[in-house]
Amino acid sequence: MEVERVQAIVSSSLTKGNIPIEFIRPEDEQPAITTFHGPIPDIPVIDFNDPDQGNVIRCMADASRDWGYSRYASAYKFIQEEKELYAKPHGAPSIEGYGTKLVRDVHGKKNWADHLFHRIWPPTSINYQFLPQNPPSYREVNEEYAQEARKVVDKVFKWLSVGLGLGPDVLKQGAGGEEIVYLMKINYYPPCPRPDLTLGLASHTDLSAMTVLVPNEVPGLQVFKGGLWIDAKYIPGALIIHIGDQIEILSNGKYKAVQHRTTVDKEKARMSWPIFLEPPAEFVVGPLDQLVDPQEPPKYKPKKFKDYSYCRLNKLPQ
Ligand SMILES: O=C(O)CCC(=O)C(=O)O
Ligand SMILES: [Fe+2]
Repeated sequence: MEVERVQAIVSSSLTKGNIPIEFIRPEDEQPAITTFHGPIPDIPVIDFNDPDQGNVIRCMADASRDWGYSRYASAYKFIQEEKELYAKPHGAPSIEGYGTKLVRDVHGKKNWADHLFHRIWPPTSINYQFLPQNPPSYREVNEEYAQEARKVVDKVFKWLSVGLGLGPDVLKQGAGGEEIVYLMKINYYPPCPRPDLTLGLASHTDLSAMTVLVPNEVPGLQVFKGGLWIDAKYIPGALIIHIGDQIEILSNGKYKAVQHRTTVDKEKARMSWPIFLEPPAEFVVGPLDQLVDPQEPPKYKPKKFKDYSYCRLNKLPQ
């Protein structure tokens, strides 16, 4: 089946200065109308190298309770034909491969974005068919990136666990321990003639336990906080960490999965590289025993991650 990529739509609609109707969001989603422009509290930025570990844990736990989101101070250009070599096979059960979200949302609208998914860790989970062969260093760079990401992720899990009053390993073990899958996504948001009317990605929380994201310098990420859509300013060299659904579940709602969306730019392509840290498919995630008692009954049902994902992706109740 021939799929129309957003990148290809761009070349036809840019000149006319308009976009196809299926990309025009209802007014209550349009960024020009719904982005908050007043004075806002700064999104928490946490210094990874702070020698005061207690302070890091406090800041991280506060950010995860209040925002579900924090940042840590501490591209390749493919031609279209080449991207199609890694296209997600039609009807394939896995999410991996190059693609464009085919399912429209409840309003029948589409996202202004194309993406490529491929796993980068653990090594046994990697499907090399979805890893671009070009540039030739891609595989090696990804291996190195996965190693570095694991160091960051282990620290963040530890701090978040201690922030809940638990032992340092409890949260990571609850999300799958050493079996946690690192799923890399590369988002490509082409320039858009009407960024006021459309969204790169509509409002969502990530299915993952946690997401570690690097954006390019084009701003676009927005976080929903206190009923307002707030721009996350670009900070060079900062990693963005999202709390995903699985940590919200494990913490029995103490940490909140961050509601976020992306806007697009009129002139520049935006890109982002999130890594979704996901429990293995068969792994059951539920509120941690230590956080549940008669005063705090479980707020979520324990569920295999694959069943949770299936319900979310098919908009079924959990
Ligand atoms: O592009 C971004 O900054 C966010 C991407 C994102 O939310 C996602 O891919 O789930
Ligand atoms: Fe996301």
